[in-house]
Amino acid sequence: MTSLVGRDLDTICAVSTPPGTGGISVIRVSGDKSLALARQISKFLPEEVQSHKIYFGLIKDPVNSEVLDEVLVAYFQNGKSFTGEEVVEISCHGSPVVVDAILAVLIRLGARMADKGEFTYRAFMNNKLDLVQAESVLSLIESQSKKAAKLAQRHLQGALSVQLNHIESELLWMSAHMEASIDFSTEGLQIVEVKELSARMSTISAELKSLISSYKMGRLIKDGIWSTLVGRANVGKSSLFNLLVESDRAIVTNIPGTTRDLVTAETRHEGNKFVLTDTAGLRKETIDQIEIIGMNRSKKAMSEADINLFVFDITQGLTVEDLEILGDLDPKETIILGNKSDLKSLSKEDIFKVAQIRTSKFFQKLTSFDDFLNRQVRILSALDIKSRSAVLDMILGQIVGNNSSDEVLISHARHFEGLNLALTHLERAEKNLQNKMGAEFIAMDLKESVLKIQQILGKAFDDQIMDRVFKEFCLGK
Ligand SMILES: Nc1nc2c(ncn2[C@@H]2O[C@H](COP(=O)(O)OP(=O)(O)OP(=O)(O)O)[C@@H](O)[C@H]2O)c(=O)[nH]1
Ligand SMILES: [Mg+2]
Repeated sequence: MTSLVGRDLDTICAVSTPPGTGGISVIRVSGDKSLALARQISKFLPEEVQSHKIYFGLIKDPVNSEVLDEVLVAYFQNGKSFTGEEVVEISCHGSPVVVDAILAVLIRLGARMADKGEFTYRAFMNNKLDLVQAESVLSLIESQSKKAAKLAQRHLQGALSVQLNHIESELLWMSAHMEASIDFSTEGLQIVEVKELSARMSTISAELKSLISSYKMGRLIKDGIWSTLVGRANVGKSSLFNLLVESDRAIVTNIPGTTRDLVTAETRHEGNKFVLTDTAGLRKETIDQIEIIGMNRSKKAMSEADINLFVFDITQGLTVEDLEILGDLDPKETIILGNKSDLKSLSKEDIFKVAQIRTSKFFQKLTSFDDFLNRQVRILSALDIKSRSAVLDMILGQIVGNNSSDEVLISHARHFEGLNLALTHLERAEKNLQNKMGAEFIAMDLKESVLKIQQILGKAFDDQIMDRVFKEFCLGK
């Protein structure tokens, strides 16, 4: 780990609460001049200031003794703060005018405005957090659902870091063994050693694969599940959309072709975030230019969704056109909703027993028709409030399945890319070991693999990676 130099030695300050007015705002000051600066404006601080204690009094401009605000000042001694440095936090009244006045005085006295994410960056540089944990601070701040917050919390506490550190130490062990035998050929390695090496390699590549495959799930928890309502015109997509997002967002009429553009809204259910998109109904007979553009957007949204909710009207049954639209969908990512059940009483078995349906393109892709019918098809009515949780539960069932929430999941693209590269190198090392290639080739790949893991954790310092991580943060974090 490099030590702090240059700008990193400045005492920095920024408001850490959201901008704008509020009950209170917290100004954070970090660096070795924090307490000295605070003393100049908070004459009420005692001679012996204690760490983690709060002091109450008036903050004054030292030049003219003008009262800036009545505040609480908390002091955190070097080594015992979030950043690892001496920190002072000033809780003042939540007015931008008060906050700006206090910051201006602090800056006049020698502090510098903190850059985006600089407090977290310092926590990282002072070994308070590894890079994965620093990223979890951001994820936690930005989390928009209970599940996302829980995942970020677990990563912040180190669940993912522990596993990555274990992978790193295994890779280092392998790498050291290969380095040691470079002067001999792999044939020089004893059979026992080759056996143990290859067993440990395959255990670690399995661990890497499992982390990599958790990315989709982690991303869905972090960013929300993207679901698109698709189907023919007038089947009730917008009605269902409004029901799901609990608001009259999309226009509903009995005229086919009502929805022209994509309408997107978010909703939450069972601690999960959903991003839903209503689309223009697909129909062939239209010559309306606007509707045609809308239909193209529908198709694009359909191809980008995590789950498509295909809607049809049960009073008309599954028509040839319905089957045609379905043909372009992937059954693993599709839920079929037979809408308007209040108008007609029909079981799904009755609707789906038709031979023409079973032999159509979409249903031909299924491994088990009955299983699909059971889990991914529902007959409902957009007029029934209970349909909301029924549909959202189906989406969750399809996406989350039996995934236990205690599993370590990755949710950052940076981790996903790094782990994939680590795996590629490890697999090549594994293959070369089996093919009795020279130890130096194997060692080289193992070293690369280690490096990728170290870059994820921030152990291998890389300016580009730091920039990529910390530029995502906002001021004051
Ligand atoms: N009875 C009944 N009518 C419904 C139901 N869902 C939708 N409708 C009616 O069906 C008509 C079409 O509904 P929309 O929600 O606009 O249908 P859409 O699929 O979005 O239509 P387009 O935007 O044209 O593609 C409206 O008159 C709705 O009131 C339902 O479950 N039961
Ligand atoms: Mg519509």
